[in-house]
Amino acid sequence: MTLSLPVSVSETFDPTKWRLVEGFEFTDITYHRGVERSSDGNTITSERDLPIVRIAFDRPEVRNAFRPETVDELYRALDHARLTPDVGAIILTGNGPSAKDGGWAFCSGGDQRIRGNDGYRYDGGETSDEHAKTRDTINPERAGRLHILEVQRLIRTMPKVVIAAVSGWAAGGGHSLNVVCDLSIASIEHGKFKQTDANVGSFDAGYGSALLARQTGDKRAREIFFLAREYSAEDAAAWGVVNEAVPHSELEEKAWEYAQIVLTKSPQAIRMLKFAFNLPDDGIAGQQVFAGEATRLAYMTTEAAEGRDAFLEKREPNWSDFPYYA
Ligand code: S0N
Repeated sequence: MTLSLPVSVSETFDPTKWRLVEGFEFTDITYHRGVERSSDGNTITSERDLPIVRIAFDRPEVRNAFRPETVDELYRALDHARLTPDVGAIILTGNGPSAKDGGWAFCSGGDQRIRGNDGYRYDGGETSDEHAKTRDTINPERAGRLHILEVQRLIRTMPKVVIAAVSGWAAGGGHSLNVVCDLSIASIEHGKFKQTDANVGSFDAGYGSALLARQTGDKRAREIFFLAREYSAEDAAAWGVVNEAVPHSELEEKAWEYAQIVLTKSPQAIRMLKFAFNLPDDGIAGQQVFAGEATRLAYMTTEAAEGRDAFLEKREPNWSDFPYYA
């Protein structure tokens, strides 16, 4: 079988590192699996999957704004990564640059062109140009959606590390998506931040603001939302909104490097730590997620197996082998 490199999807994308994940027909995002390839001269002879995926917004002409279809696709790809047992790290980024003007974006939030009075509207199908959806093409039969919040919860609760590679603008709901990722790296040249929600009458009153205040401190978070001023990748690093600002040409390599380091750690330790970090801010919902992992650990003990076996064998459980630890 002849193996080939995938089509390049972004100037920051290194096709030698990735293969397309099959089984999806995405229009608004791209989804790739990390691979290690061997070659025999000029021919690729083998390909081995690595435990990392790359998910990217792919609407550069509108600064990677999301419409309901984008959010559906993003949710599906993230959930697929969550359910794939040999994937431990996810890079979330934005493809670019825009063919129209060369601009770069991670994500500029909800697509304002298809915002109805009850949320963002699905496409009505009148145009085949996926990037040209306007208010005229929205589907009046379907209710508006605000389900980027479901994506935020998925990122927050998946037992895997999500790394934002902020390749350009992180604005509005795109700003909030960066906030909710576990780790973030931003491009020095193109990474720009602006919390525009209040400019357009929207407000992320959940993770997008509360977690931001955790990261930057309360006054700075209020400044970011209330003044909606642009700030740089370096500011974002200094304020704790990203971990590091790096040259644009090194952005994805750095995200890859972060992922590779995370992947050298114990998967169990990483997911317990992620949920421990989340727990104080997530209340009982956070406790539930942490407790789910604790239950999984407990199920792996012979003590828990004794409870199950006793029930199935219709006998009283015998706990005598299990100490009351102090
Ligand atoms: C990103 C900005 C600052 C970039 O400025 P720049 O580089 O000058 O580019 P532009 O010329 O402005 O843009 C290039 C083309 O892209 C289009 N475009 C950009 N952003 C959007 C967008 N969000 N929607 C639709 N189109 C967009 C421009 O129109 C332009 O197209 P052309 O060339 O055809 O004119 C700047 O673009 C900017 O400020 N963008 C808007 C940012 C914004 O306000 N986003 C929305 C904020 N609100 C949300 O995201 C919703 C929040 C949210 O998700 C949420 C929160 C809580 C509860 C629910 C929700 C929910 O809504 O789901």
